[in-house]
Amino acid sequence: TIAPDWWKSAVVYQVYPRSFQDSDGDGAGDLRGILSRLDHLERLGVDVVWLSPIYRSPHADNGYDISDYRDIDPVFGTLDDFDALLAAVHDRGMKLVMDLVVNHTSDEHPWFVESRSSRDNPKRDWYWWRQPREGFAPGQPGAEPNNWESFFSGSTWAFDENTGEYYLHLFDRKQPDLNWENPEVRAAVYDMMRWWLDRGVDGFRMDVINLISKHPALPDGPVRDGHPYGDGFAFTAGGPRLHEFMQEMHREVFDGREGLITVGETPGVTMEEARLFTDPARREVDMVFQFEHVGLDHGVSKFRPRPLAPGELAASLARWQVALAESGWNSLYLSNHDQARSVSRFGDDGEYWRESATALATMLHLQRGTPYVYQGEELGMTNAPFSAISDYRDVESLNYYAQDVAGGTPPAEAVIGLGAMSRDHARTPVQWDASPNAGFTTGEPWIAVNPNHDRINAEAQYGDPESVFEYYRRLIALRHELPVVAHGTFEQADAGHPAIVAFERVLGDERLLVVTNLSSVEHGPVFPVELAVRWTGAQPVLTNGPGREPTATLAPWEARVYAST
Ligand code: TEU
Repeated sequence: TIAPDWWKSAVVYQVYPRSFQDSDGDGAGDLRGILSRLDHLERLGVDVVWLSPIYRSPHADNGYDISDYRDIDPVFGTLDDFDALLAAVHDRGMKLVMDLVVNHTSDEHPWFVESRSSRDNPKRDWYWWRQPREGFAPGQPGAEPNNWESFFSGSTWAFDENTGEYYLHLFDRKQPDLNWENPEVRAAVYDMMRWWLDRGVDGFRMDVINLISKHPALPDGPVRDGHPYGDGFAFTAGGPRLHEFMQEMHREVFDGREGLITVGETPGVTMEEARLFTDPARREVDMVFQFEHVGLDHGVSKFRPRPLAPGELAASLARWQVALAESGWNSLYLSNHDQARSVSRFGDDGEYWRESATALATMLHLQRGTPYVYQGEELGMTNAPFSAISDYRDVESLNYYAQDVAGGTPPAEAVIGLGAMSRDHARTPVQWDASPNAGFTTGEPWIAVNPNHDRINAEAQYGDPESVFEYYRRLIALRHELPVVAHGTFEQADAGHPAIVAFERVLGDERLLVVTNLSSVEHGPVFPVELAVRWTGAQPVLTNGPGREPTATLAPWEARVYAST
């Protein structure tokens, strides 16, 4: 038997299949490609592999628009390929988690095809259909049932000529939102989830799961100055029946099954909500992805970012440590397929590339919570040097750019925002080696390979003790070796300067001290006496620097970890 909280000492690795490894030369990654790279994951030492969506999909949002939940998209392979991959992952002692995208389907899903076919179709109510606003010509601007703006720009409503009504889509118009108020919808989702668990998968990462319960009246949202749309967030996130649905899902799908891991993706979630989601007594999910720290650098919009002050990132993460100290559990992440590369965004991908990639990882992985490594992060992959709109592929980026340019921003300026924050930075192919397409494909990659793969690649890093990869490997091993990493309390330490992030972890007599300099400037830590005395003369169990004692000056982006035994 496996401990019910086994995932506290686990590290999860996220694979974005389209960009991981191509096996058939069509320029897009696939399941056979993943299978051929399992050595990499085993070597890194991760426990769980989470696959971004591989289901049948028209790929309006790279698979987050699903047209068949029970089949694999031909781009990625077949159900046989999937079974082979699952077996191989299990053979290596790892677990496999699927992405569950059930806030919305594709508009090409048979459920939606039926739903849109007539106003009295039995599946009409499976989605959110509404009449045009009175006094406006249907289909014309202003006739949308409310003023909400889509996450991907424009209205959240699309007009359907055939039946004269609008349907709700919080994301792309090809991603209509399911109506979770309808019990048939929920039953169909739970049935599909059980089907995958019966096939042997070990859990789910639940896409925007905090959006499934909408305020049924769908009221207009507040409009900020001069903006053409309102913000529907208050009526879509954390809705009235959210936790009822989560608990129902747990009963219907997870009860009586062991060894699973569940993580809810919950943009904008508050600490209080996160506790409700993850308090084990409530039987909802094991953990959630909160978004506070990945929103800190958003300016007036995501694509108009602002620089962070020293210590701002770590202070935000520390607040979440405190908030979930008593009940609940944190997910720890700096990157995923929706975020710019963490070393470029929060570190220094120039002079201090190696140091900042490893310092950020140290600060993150040794907190209390389950760490997530996004593919390529363990190699220190950076943002892409894209400069033309034709370099980009992502629907969010393309729509934002189009809207910006339509609003009068010069194209050359509009593209700058994408250069910092586009999701495509995370989606360039994994850099396996220095060969022309980085070992990713023998064909034409669907998105450009980052030219720095001649320097930054897996082959060059394997076995090199100075590499980002080998550092991640040791960091991950530390979680498996020292119970204090998974189970200790988090005690923030004041090291005298906001850029120096220091904390202790405590479990009985076991203690860990983590000291990192998250800046490109040298700093000397000034510890409170008690802490300085406790750690005097200690030698690091892990460091990206020369290995000095705790009170020694920290070079730019130096990280040191000490353990008492
Ligand atoms: O993302 C949800 C989400 O709110 C964001 O991370 C989003 O990508 C971004 O903030 C938009 O500004 C999830 C998936 O991770 C993402 O890839 C999908 O596009 C989205 O849901 C829709 O399924």
